[in-house]
Amino acid sequence: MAALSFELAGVDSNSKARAGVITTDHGVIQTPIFMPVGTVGSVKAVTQQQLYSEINAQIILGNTYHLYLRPGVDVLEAAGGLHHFNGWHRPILTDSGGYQVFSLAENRKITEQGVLFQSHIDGSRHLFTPESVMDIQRSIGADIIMAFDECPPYPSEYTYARKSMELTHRWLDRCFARLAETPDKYGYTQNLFPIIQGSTFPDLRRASSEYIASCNATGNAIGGLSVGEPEEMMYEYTALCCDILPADKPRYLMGVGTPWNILEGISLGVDMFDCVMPTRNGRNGMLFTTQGVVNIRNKKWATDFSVIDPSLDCETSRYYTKAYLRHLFVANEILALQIASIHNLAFYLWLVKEARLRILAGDFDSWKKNIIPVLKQRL
Ligand code: PRF
Repeated sequence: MAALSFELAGVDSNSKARAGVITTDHGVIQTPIFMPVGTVGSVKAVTQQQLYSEINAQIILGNTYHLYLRPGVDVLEAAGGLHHFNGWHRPILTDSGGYQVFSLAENRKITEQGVLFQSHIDGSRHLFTPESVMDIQRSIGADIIMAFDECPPYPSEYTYARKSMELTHRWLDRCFARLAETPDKYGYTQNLFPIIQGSTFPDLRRASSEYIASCNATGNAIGGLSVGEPEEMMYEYTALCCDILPADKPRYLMGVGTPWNILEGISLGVDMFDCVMPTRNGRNGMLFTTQGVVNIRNKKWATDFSVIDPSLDCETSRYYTKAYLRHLFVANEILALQIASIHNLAFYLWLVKEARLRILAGDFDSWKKNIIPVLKQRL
């Protein structure tokens, strides 16, 4: 089948925002897009049916680190890949484990060869190399697979950040080489996206962006941001990277972010986003709505019988009241987690869909400036 392709459908005249269409062997993705995170092959508390019909997710994420540890590549291969295993037949992207191994695993040891680590589940020892991570992602079978990288912490020393970036670039060459040596397992094309690193040093970010751009991949990612640096710094480096990456390939800003981070990212030329925020914060009772942020556990919602968000095209958001959802949270009911997760994801998908319509209509920039203060309000 065919490699991923990207068509620009419109570019905003007052910002660098773009609307596009990504075509993969599992279907099309209209950009800008938000990708719900399904770490272990499941978007927490949400069924695949709900992802299709209520949220209208176009692509979801999985994590190599988690899927390798559980259920393991044998089960995934026996199933015929993750799409068949979890019943999600639209596009999937897998992160490489390059990030999770640094945030979750214990006793990590980084060498030129790869990363030795102990599982956060049972302490067992494993080695991830660029080659093994490509092989694992072949077995998982995502449409978009990520390069094996090192994401340095913020802040990092210049020398550490430079050595880390150079290692990430050498690992990238090995990822491309391994992918070229191994055939697609399931009859469709898997696309490798390289990842820019370089921490918060302009010359490193520029060098990494140029190296990644020169790989001529079907899409490119910006990593190493949203790791604790000030928001303005994240925007500054996102802009620097976007301006060097090719305009005719999708750009993916990894692990970002709040609704306003996403709108700012779009205005800088980013096309793809993922973040645990809508699901994780949703499970803690934080709701993102078109009117602002709601802490649904607050007593003030106890007798508010208005629905969660009537302006979303999502049955769950338009059906359940704030008072009822608050009651479910206070009573520790499982349904609370389901409703909050579905609603927050529907909101994030609404946000990027609306952004796309505004880009195509030509008023994205003014819409963005007006809506951000509304979305940030604490209700
Ligand atoms: N690298 C990878 N995954 C990531 C990141 C990264 O730098 C980030 C940084 N925000 C999130 N997820 N491989």
